[in-house]
Amino acid sequence: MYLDEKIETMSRNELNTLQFDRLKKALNAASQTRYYNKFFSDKKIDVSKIKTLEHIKDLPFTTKHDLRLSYPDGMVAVPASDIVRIHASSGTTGKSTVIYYTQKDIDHWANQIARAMYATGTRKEDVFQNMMGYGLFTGGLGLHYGAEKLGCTVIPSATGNSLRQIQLLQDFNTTVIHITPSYALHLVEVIKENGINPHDLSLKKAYFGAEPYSQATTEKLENLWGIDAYNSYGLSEMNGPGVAMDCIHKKGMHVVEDSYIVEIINPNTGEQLPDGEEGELVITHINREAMPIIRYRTRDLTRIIPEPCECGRTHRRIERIKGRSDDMIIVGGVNVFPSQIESVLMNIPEIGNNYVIIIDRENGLDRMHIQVELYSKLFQGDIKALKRLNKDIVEKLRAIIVINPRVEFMEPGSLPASEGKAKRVIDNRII
Ligand code: DLL
Repeated sequence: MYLDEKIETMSRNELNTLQFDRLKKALNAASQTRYYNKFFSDKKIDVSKIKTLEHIKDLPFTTKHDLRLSYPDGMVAVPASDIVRIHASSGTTGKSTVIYYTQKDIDHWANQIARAMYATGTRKEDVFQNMMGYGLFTGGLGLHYGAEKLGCTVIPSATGNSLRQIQLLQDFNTTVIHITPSYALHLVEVIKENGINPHDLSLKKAYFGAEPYSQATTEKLENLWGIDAYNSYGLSEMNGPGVAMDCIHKKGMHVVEDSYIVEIINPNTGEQLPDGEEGELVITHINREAMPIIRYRTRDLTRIIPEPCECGRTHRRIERIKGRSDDMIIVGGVNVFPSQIESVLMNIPEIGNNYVIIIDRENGLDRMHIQVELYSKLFQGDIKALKRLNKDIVEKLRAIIVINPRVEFMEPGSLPASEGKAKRVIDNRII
């Protein structure tokens, strides 16, 4: 049931002791780096004053901006010769952020992923097709090493080239895939277009991650593919995937608490919030030699689920990510999260697998326009029925997001398909 029972089921007290011990080591290592050395002294932080785990809240946050300022190696805590790998975040604006790993860091990362995959029932007999980008992005190599550690047969198929993906799925009887939810929505359509019933494949489960998606999308994907879907969360700054993953019960993602200290804060004030309350996730990496990162503001919004999980693992869970605090769109003064829109759309059976939200400013007023693909058979339906459906969707959206969007129906396959992280929001306003 557990790959590492001792670690996965240790008592809260033992876990706290382990975390504190590792936090001290991470702080000492961080203090030796060029960036944190100056950062802590500018902020008059004396790390020796951190005497309990709770004192973590007295430490300053590290942000993406700090990572950029420390580019390329200001936060590296080991000699350059000990580095065996780097990854980098996609970084759409400014410099990308670079993450360094020693061999021990890579081994820890692989172990934590192997543990998480095992917790969902994946075993050495499984054939694992990894449809995530390989290269500087962490999604590919991250799960790759974890799955090899478990002894699975790994197919490093990477993203795109859907016909070849399908051939691999069929010829090697793939049982487990790792894929972004947006690419999974697209690929399942290509499978059907090629006359294959996805339910006839050998697939049993999928790990979905790397981008926000709703519970409604999970259910839709489970039905379309005929599989069990497991949520997988991570970010490059904290190694990549494997920070938190669903277990077999799929009721929240267990954080690997022997490697990460998680906190939830009020994103506006920075104040720590109690377990159970929703806010921004802050993570400290306490198990990485090459690059300790202290109180990293992820911008991801979630909450800690304090209740114990049926699986017996003591590491606390986080809820599905609701969105990013910087993803929130303000339309005509109203705060809207793309995830709210997605939840509504994916619960409507007539809606297909792709959509895009476009924001414009017309005569000084903000307008939201949502293009949604419909299933093709509906395009043969009568105009009146389509109008009714459109009105119905607008009403359902208005009930949730308070504003009145314009909804435009599109033919299936007409919107740009995603092979990695989808771009769902196009904001044309010049602010
Ligand atoms: O996306 C690492 C990853 C790869 C995670 C594969 C899971 C699977 P970054 O490119 O640095 O790293 O992007 C990290 O993606 O802060 C979240 O906003 C978002 N994200 C990742 N996983 C999830 C998820 C990888 N399961 C950023 N649900 C994070 C919601 C997610 N958002």
